[in-house]
Amino acid sequence: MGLLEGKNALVFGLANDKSIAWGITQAFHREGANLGISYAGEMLERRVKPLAEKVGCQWVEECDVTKDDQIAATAEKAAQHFGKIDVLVHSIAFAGKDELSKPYYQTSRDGFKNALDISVFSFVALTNAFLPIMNPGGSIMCLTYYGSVKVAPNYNVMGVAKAALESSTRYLAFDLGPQKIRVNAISAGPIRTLAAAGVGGFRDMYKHFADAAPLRENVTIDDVGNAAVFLASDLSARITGEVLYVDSGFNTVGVQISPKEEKSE
Ligand code: NAD
Ligand code: 0WE
Repeated sequence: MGLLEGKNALVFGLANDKSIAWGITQAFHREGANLGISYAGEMLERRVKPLAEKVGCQWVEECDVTKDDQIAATAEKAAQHFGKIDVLVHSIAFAGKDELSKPYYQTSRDGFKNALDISVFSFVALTNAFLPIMNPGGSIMCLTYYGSVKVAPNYNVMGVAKAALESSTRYLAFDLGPQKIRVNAISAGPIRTLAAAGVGGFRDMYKHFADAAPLRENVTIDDVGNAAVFLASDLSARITGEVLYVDSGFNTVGVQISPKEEKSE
């Protein structure tokens, strides 16, 4: 029997088969969840629909999270189709190219607003919109990155956004605790997804990560999917407001030495 048997789970942020949302969706499907998928723009429909079919997902809805009316309409459609839901996954982030290449102090007001609107406020707004149809014992989660606590070159306003997202996770967990709804974040190591493509220096960072992390391996979307199953399931019943690192232990290492020096030691 699957860990998510009988649970209705909505996943926001599926773009393609490289998406972390896809790793989560597949893992949820494997564990017997009844799935709903939401994606950002018309342009993604062509890619998302065939993926939804693979996991027998009947509910596929477009939702631009910068639009209040679209969030409300999506919650309405979910209520009609599912009645109640048990799991909500937010796997969405965006910052403009300029904000991820120029020095952080050159972040524009609009660039800052846009990055925090899409990457942080949307998590609060989705929680608010779907709360009326969440079952007690439900689980809400988002995806974050270590650039929230330490500087990751070029991550810039996204690091600030992830810090706000992790803090939002704690405040939401406090608000929803009495209703027995849990809110957590998964902090994933770097993964080659659409959002990582075209990021200057990603290749080197990706390589360095596997050299420096205790487990000496990069993280996959399946690894994140399995952690998401845990947070979605009743196995994590008393865990809320947490940031769960799925990063081969990278964040625990304070002083790094080059692989060469390490061998000669
Ligand atoms: P991805 O590009 O596959 O997913 C990002 C999603 O955000 C896309 O589906 C995109 O359509 C969606 N999105 C952007 N603007 C939107 C809007 N206005 N409305 C609705 N959706 C919108 O990339 P990913 O790496 O799978 O990213 C998913 C999450 O994981 C993000 O929160 C990201 O910050 C986080 N994360 C990624 C990594 C990594 O290295 N790839 C590591 C840690 C955390
Ligand atoms: O959270 C992310 C991805 C965030 C992201 C990436 C892009 C690139 C394309 C948000 N918005 C955009 N906008 C674009 O136009 N990650 C954790 C992956 C990532 O992104 C980085 C990283 C890492 C790691 C950006 C700079 C430095 C490191």
